[in-house]
Amino acid sequence: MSGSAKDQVRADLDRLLPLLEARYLLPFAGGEAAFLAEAMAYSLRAGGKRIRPVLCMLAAEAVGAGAECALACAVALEYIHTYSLIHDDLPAMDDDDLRRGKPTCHVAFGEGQAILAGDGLLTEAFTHLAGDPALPPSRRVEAIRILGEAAGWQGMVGGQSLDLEGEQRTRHGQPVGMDQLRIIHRLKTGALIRASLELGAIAGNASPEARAALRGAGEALGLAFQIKDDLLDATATEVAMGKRVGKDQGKGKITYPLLLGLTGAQQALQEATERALCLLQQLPNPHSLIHLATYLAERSA
Ligand code: GRG
Repeated sequence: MSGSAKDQVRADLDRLLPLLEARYLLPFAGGEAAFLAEAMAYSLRAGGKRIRPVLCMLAAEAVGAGAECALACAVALEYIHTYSLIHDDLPAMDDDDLRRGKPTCHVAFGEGQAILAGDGLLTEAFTHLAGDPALPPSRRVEAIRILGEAAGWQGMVGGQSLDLEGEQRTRHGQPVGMDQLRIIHRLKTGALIRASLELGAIAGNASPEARAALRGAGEALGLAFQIKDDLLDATATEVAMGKRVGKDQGKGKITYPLLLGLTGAQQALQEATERALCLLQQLPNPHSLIHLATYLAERSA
């Protein structure tokens, strides 16, 4: 990636993240369940790359709208993503003690409160989006539907369930193959990334063609994101990632690098990224989104 493309990604993040952070602070003040609000805010503010909200805002810009119209969608995406990380880290799931460079929510607040913090963020996502005055009601309802589908049993939650099943089968000597792995990735990680771009299209009032291009690009980027995450789990350091690494291998988890080798996985990552870039080029103003998609394939954390 050229220096100027990197500068462009940095400039976009410097421009968009403050908009987002200003919104995050609002909903958790003044509630009665103060300890729960603290747990929710703890995980949300622990850091994180904010990839999904930034993809959403850049998708709105790519179809010629301003990033502000996609802010509520962007916030909702980050709430849902953060809830999924809190629940994924629980002892009953991945049992992790480090996330975004800090103790995980259940380590800091206890398991019960962490479950509730995830529940609180999940529901707040929809409350926040439903009350967004920037979007006309019909587009708001459509955004809520797309988000619910992507986050729920036919999307991320379903993917997590298949992943747990797959781990169990692997332990019993029946490891998942490439077809099943593709389905798990498409649902567990891909669905919310695809929704990030599609929500940007809805917020930006995109034409049906532009929305289809963004949905397709989101599908490809979601796959690329997970392959990259698998590669980083196999090669990056804990300090760089802010979470435990090498866990996939330790748990005998089936991943792209395990099935294809590091070189094969790298090639699959490149192919998925190129598919996304091809679709993004059909949009009226895709440059920032193209730079971010390229950066995601090359990132080191
Ligand atoms: C528990 C319902 C439920 C779902 C969990 C997303 C997920 C499903 C689990 C996370 C486990 C994981 C490591 C998935 C791989 C890809 C991924 C989503 C990584 C984390 O996302 P980043 O890198 O995290 O965007 P930050 O912290 O930067 O926001």
